[in-house]
Amino acid sequence: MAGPRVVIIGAGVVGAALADEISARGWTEVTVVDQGPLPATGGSSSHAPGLVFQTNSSKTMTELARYTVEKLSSLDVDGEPCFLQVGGLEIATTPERLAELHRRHGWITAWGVEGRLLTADECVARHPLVDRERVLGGLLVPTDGLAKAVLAVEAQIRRATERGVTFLARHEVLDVRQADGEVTGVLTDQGEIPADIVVCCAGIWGPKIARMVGMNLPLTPLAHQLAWTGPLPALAGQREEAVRPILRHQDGDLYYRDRFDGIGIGYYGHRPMPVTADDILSVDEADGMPSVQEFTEDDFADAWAETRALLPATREAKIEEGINGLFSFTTDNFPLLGESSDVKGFWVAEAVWVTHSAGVGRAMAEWLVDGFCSSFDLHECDVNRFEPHQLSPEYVLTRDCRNFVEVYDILHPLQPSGDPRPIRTSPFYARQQEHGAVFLEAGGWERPQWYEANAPLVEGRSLALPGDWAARFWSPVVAAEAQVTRETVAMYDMTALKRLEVAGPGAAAFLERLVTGKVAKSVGSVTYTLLLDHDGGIRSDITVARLARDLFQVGANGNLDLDWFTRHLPADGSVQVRDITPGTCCIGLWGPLARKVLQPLTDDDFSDAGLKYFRAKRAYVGSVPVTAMRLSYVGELGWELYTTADQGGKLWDTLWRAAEPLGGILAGRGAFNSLRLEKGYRSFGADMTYEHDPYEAGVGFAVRLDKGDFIGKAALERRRADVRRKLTCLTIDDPGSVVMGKEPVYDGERAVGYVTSAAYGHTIGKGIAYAWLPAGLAAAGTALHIGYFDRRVEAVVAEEPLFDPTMSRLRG
Ligand code: FAD
Ligand code: THG
Repeated sequence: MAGPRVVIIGAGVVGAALADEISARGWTEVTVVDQGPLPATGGSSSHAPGLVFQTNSSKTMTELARYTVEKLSSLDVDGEPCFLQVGGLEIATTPERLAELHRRHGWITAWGVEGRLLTADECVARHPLVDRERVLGGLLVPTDGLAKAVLAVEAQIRRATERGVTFLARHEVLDVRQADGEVTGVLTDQGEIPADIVVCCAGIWGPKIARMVGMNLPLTPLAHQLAWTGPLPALAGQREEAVRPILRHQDGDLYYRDRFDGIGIGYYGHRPMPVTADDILSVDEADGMPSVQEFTEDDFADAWAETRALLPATREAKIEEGINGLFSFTTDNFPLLGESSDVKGFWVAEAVWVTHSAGVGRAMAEWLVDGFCSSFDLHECDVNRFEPHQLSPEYVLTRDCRNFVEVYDILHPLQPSGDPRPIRTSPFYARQQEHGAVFLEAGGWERPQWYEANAPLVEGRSLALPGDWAARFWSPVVAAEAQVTRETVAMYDMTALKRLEVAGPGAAAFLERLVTGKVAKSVGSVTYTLLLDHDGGIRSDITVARLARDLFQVGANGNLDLDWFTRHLPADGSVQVRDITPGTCCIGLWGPLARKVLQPLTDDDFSDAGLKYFRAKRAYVGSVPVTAMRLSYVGELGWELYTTADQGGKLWDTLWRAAEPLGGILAGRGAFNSLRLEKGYRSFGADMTYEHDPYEAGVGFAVRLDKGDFIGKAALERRRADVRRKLTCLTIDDPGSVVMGKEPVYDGERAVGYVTSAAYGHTIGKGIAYAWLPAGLAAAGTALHIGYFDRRVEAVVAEEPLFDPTMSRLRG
């Protein structure tokens, strides 16, 4: 009952939360070690001003924050509360920011946290220090507030201690011990502590600890300026620590909080100041403050000037203290959670803000104790999500510094993350450039969104034009490419689609254990199927092609699929899994004329009888050896044609020379996304994630409960009868009101769900938005509204798929 022996490294907000949550679940053979004193260890948690803003574009991050608010609100230390629920106010000083606040209000509403937009007067009423002349409006989230991080550490330490957890202050971990690929304990400066599981909650020191087991932890500690004023005459006599809401002024890269009769000022506008984990001093060397560097006043000059303009009362005050405090940034702004893929029993919970700390503690505890996390969908946070290049020190440093700079910027959902680019290019790259490709990034790959060379296609077509926000990273060419795909034929670069090879005498049985469908069928079969977690949640949707008795090719969604496969490999060596993506490439050739293009290029039979729908075979296209799979995410006749990277250019040229004279085109991801939504094909990560089961997501057809056992089967049998929410197809009549995803859906005035992905359907002539809704609202014809910036867009539930429900196109 006491569970395995666990050592948690680090007693900051994250380690303390985990110790509390894991002991609450009955694991009490737990030791928490920290190099510093307790509860103020000298780590980032000791210096955080503790602002908790729950608003986030990620549903998971908002939910982790919401749980943190709920939990810390219930904790105190000898009557002193761990959370001051003063509310959170974000203000706009530009029209663009005001629009952005509406978008952010949409997120928070979509994720089920209450928030409301305020007029300028209401902002000033809430926060009287703000200059009325500077603000245009604000977003108020009443449940936001201030976490007292050190108190939260202490409160959670006390709870865990009562359950039998041991806390060892002033124990520095010098090494993590392992044998046969499993952790066995940690070595501290005061001796060895044996362990079955080690969890690294070492904050900015994380990379140093991870390296002890050979793990590359992609985060960068960056300095961030925090200053405190002396007393403000305007606040004289304020005896409560905080009365005004925490305040964000993103246009100035600034945030503020009360501290009695002074205020705290946080600033992100200065130059990035990264440090390496090795350069951070230990507690003794640093005089107890290793996560703090000296305040560089010059870097703060603009912040102070802007503060005096926005909050005129500060003109009467002085900056009395300041720090350059260190905390972790990551390449995609998500935390790093999970178990090392190489060393069993070595786990990390890193790059976590105070804001998400209790949520992460709970998520990690569930994951460790149950083997999966049922409260939160963690696919964005999994430490094993990265592609190999995304672990390189140069990439990590560059991206992390960039994320520091952009932390409060208004970012469009399609906006590619700038430098370093390009990182990965397919063999088609130069040819795509010649055709004026406009590239966005996918898993590092440069992938055409549309081709400027197709501009003449726009002429003479009636094309729907989106509104301002949706018109960014968009062109009318996208609409034309979509239509032409359904009229003639188009070539799509599918190289970014992650491809795994599963090989060996045990491969068929191995896959059958992991997937919901039957994949050990005849050689040449292709199956659309799902990977589930043990609780029946969808981990991925994949295609599995049987290319030979002991050889399968898997079309996957990302590195987490590779990680999932690798973790489940049989110990006897009878199966090998390999990522063949970098060495191969893929062209999707789709459209009614696809066969006219391909058949003359080959002696192999590409008639309907020669290669049926959802079948694969090896063939030659001209001189190029390909693996051809007859399926199409855009819902048209055609094939995915795979070959090795060296043959890519030749394949491209061969196909293009044949396609162009027939009116064929090159088409990009913008068209692709519109076409797949017309066809109702789900995209993992956007439309469905770990928290959804196949029945509610509308992919129950990919589950065969009549086959042998597979991961998640037992849970599915329970979940099947209980579908309360549904991924639902909505259409929008007004082309200028096409939304983008993550917007709230309203039934009357009540927020009832959220949009997952959306696009205009250029061949069906309607806007399309997929949304999660209560099952009772999922019936066709139900009239609803989507919240889009400051507007409510009319939408109606539609029968799906919207395009070609009889599959006449695909099966032709
Ligand atoms: P830490 O608190 O750093 O804990 C890690 C622990 O690991 C430390 O106690 C350290 O001593 C221990 N450790 C490391 N190496 C070893 C070793 N070898 N042996 C033993 N022990 C070891 N977040 C918010 O949500 N809101 C804010 O307003 C906010 N403002 C911030 C302002 C500043 C100036 C700073 C610096 C950070 C701010 N943050 C804020 C971020 C937040 O403080 C951190 O993300 C969070 O505290 C990290 O918690 P942690 O437990 O992971 O790390
Ligand atoms: N191609 C390949 N693999 C993939 C994708 C792909 N793996 C990841 C992702 N994309 C998987 N998503 C889908 C979604 C739908 C279909 C294929 C891959 C699809 N579905 C048909 C349908 O629903 O009608 C057929 C289903 C069936 O017959 O079982 O085609 O793009 N290689």
